[in-house]
Amino acid sequence: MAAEVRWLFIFHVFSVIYAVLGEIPHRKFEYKYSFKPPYLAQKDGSVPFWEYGGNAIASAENVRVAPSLRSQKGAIWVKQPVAFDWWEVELIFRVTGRGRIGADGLAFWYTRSKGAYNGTVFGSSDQWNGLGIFFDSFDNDNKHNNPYIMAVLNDGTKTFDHTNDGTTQLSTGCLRDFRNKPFATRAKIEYYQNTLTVLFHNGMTNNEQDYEMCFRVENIALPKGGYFGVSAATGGLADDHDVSHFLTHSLYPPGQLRSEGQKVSVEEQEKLSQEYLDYQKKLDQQKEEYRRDHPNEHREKEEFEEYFETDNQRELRQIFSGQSQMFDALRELNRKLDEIVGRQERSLSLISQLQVGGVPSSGQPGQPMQLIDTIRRQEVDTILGNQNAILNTAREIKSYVNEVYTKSDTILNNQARAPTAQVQPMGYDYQSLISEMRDGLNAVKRDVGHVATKLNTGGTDCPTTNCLTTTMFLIFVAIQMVILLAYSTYRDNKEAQAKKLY
Ligand SMILES: [Ca+2]
Ligand SMILES: [Ca+2]
Repeated sequence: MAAEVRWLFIFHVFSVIYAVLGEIPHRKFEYKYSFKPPYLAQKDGSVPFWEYGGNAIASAENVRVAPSLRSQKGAIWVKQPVAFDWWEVELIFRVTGRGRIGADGLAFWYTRSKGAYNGTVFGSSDQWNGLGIFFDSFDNDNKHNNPYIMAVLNDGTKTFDHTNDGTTQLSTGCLRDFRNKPFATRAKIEYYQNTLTVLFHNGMTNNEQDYEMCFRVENIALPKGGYFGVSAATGGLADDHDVSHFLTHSLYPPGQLRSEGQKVSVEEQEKLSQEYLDYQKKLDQQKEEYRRDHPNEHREKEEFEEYFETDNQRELRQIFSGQSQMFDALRELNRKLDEIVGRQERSLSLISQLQVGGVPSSGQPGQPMQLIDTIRRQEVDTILGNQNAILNTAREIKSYVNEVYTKSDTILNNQARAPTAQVQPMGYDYQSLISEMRDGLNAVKRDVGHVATKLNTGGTDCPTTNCLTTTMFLIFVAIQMVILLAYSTYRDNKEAQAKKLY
């Protein structure tokens, strides 16, 4: 980047920073209103600038405001009244218990006078005058809205509405779980120019910066010269309530002097600024003289300046290089995305061509790849269906052929059994008729034989009137035979004529 552009960039960044800084208050750490490890408590158990009581226990690492035993109450209050108007308190604490539900909770106080060490509101006094910020673990009103963080203001007359979890009195609040977190939970309570802001760190990370807004309330008037305090209580259920850090900063609007001790007289200030201006002038003069005397070294000097950079320059350079890397990565991603989109479009067009079914002409120079219309599923299915139909038909034909074969076989057999070459459908009847006739004749012969033997023996006389003579009988038989033969011949002729008609 060209040096001019860089300086312009730096100038803009600084203007923005100054504009923002104009709104940010000056902060000063107030050790007399704070405690933190190590050596939080001294050997005798006392915490410097603080007093604790009730069931609270202080160790070198933290203050156990209420231990995880039933019906415990404890509190820790600062000794001196707060000597500044606006402040910010960072509270680092842990509420831990073995139960899925815990009780009762922890309270941060800023009140006109110190509260009790075993009071009824989270371990301290009811009817307080000032601000109470409650970390309420237990859901008294059974609205499934706990753990809850809330701000409750009191003018010293109202009694805390425990049964409704204070919902009738709270100024504002936010639903945040602060129990049993992997890291300590944190709350940043800022009271600056009558605006109360509570930020909360949910303890899921160890990063100090992971604060999120819980609530902000404007037009809050707290009594001046109050006291800071922390209290906690357990009930039927119990949690450990440990506070490791109570870090207080006093806040001053920009331009407002911090305290009497740091005040500098107007004359002194003018004198100092004049000295500074003189020094600056002298330095510039010397620089100019040096450049005049050593014109060749001018460039080297610039390079020297280029080589050594201030913290701000370095930071800006790092930001800029990080951004350029991000930009490069984005550009690369964009390029790849374009490539992918292009490929996808090409594939889509090929697919659509295939669906049309044609093999595109391969002679085109833009399309080196020759497309072949391959067989598709639908076609394969059709072919298989056709094959099955053919197979079935073939089976049917085979069965027909077999049937025909067996039939012809039986016909041939019948023909072989028949005496003549001509197959007569009535042949069997004809033969049976003849055999019947033969049988009949034999029976007649036998009867005649019987009669003859009887006649020869002369056992009985022939009946006188109607006795049949042998000659008469034989003539009768002969006539019968002739009629039968004539009928048989006639019938044969008739059938032969009928056959010719076919
Ligand atoms: Ca409650
Ligand atoms: Ca509730």
